[in-house]
Amino acid sequence: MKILDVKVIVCCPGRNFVTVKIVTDEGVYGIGDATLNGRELAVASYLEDHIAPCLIGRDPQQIEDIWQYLYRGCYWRRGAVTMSAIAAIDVALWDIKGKLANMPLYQLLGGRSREGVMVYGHANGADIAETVEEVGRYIDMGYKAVRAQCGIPGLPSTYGVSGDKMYYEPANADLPEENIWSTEKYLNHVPQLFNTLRDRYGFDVHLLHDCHHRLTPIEAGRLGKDLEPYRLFWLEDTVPAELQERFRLIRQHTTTPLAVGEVFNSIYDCNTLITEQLIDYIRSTIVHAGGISHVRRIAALAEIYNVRTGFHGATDLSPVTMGAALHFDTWVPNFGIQEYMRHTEATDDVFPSDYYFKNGYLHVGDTPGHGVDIDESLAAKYPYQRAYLPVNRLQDGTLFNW
Ligand code: GCO
Ligand code: MG
Repeated sequence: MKILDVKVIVCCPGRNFVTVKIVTDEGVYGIGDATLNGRELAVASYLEDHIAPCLIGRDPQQIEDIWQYLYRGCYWRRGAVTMSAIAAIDVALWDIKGKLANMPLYQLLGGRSREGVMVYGHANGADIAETVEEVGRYIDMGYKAVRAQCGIPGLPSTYGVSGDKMYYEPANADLPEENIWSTEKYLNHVPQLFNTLRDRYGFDVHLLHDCHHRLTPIEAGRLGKDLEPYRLFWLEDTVPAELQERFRLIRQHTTTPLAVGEVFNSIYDCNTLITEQLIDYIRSTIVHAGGISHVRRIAALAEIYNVRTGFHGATDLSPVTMGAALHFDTWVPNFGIQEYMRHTEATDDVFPSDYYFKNGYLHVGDTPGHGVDIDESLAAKYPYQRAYLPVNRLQDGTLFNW
C-alpha cells in the first residue's frame, strides 16, 4: 500500500483551518488538522513544500516510522509549526488505519474506558451579571462544567469576553487588535465573579477559569488561594509556562487545581510539571503536540503522576482535531475533561462528523477512523482570510502577554 497524494486544504468557513488529506493507492484516505491560529500559512507551506514530497510512495500503515522520520529526520526538532504539521500527518494516518481495520479510533487505541466525554463550555459576559446569566444558559443546555470569564471594570476589553457568545472567536482582525491589561484590577475582580456564581448555582456544577498566562507565580498563588472557597475544577494558564519550575512556587501556596499546556508542543515542555506533580491537568492536545502518537506518550507519563488530561478544544482546533481528541478521551485511562467550544454551522458543514453532545457529554460514533471528513468543494467556497489574535499592553503601553 502506498501514499499517492498529500493534499493541503486551506479554508475559512468563518475562521481559517488547514487540513491535510492523505490519499492512498487503494482508495482509502485519511484527514488531519494542522491549524495554528494566526500562523496558518506557515504550517501549510511546511506540509506542502517540505513534508509532502517525502511521503509519496511510502506505506501509510507505518505510522510510527513516518512520525520518527518527520521528527528526527528534519533535524530541527519541536516547535509549534513543525509539531502541528507532524500532528496532521499522524492523525490522517491513524484515520487511514482505522478505516483499514474497519474500527473507530478509540478501539484501535485500546477500547472504551467511559460512556461519554465530559466537556466544558465557555460562558462569558461584559460584567459579572451577564456572565452569571450565561453560566445559567450552559447549565440549562445540560453542561456539567462551565468556564466563566468576565469583563474587568476599567478595562475596555479582555481575553475570553466577546459580543458573539455562542461562537467566541479571538482571531478577529486583519491586523492584531490591541487590548489593555491591569493585573491589579483583574485580581480584585475575579473572586467576586466566583463568589456570585457559587451563591447562585451552588457547588454541583464544575466551574473553570482561564488566566491566559497573565500572572507572576506569586500573583498566581494569591489568586489560587482567593478562589479556594469556590472549589474550582481548575485554574488555567496562570503564568507563562516556558519555565516549568515556576509552578513550584504556585503549588506551595494554593490547593486550587491547576491546568496548563495548550501552547506546548512536546513532552519536554511538561515533563517537570508532570513528574513533580506541579499541575493537575495537562492541556496539550493532538493538533499542536505531534498528533496521537506523541500525545499518548504525554498522557502515559501523566497517568503515573496522577495528572489527568484536559485537552484544548477552542474553535481554532478544527472538527478533525475534536473528533480525534474525543476518540482519545473515550479511551485514555487518566481522562479529566475536554474543552468544547462549538464550531459555527458553516464549519460543521465543511467538516461532516459523527460526534454529538448529550447531557454535558460528547459521544463519538462508530465510523471507522476518527469519523470526521472534509467536503472539499464546499471548502473551496471559503478562501483563506488573514486573521490575527490580539496583542495585549499594560496601561502604560508596555507589551504584555495576551
Ligand atoms: C482556551 C484558549 C483559547 C486560546 C486560543 C488561541 O483555553 O480555549 O486559551 O481561547 O486563546 O485557542 O488561538
Ligand atoms: Mg486557555
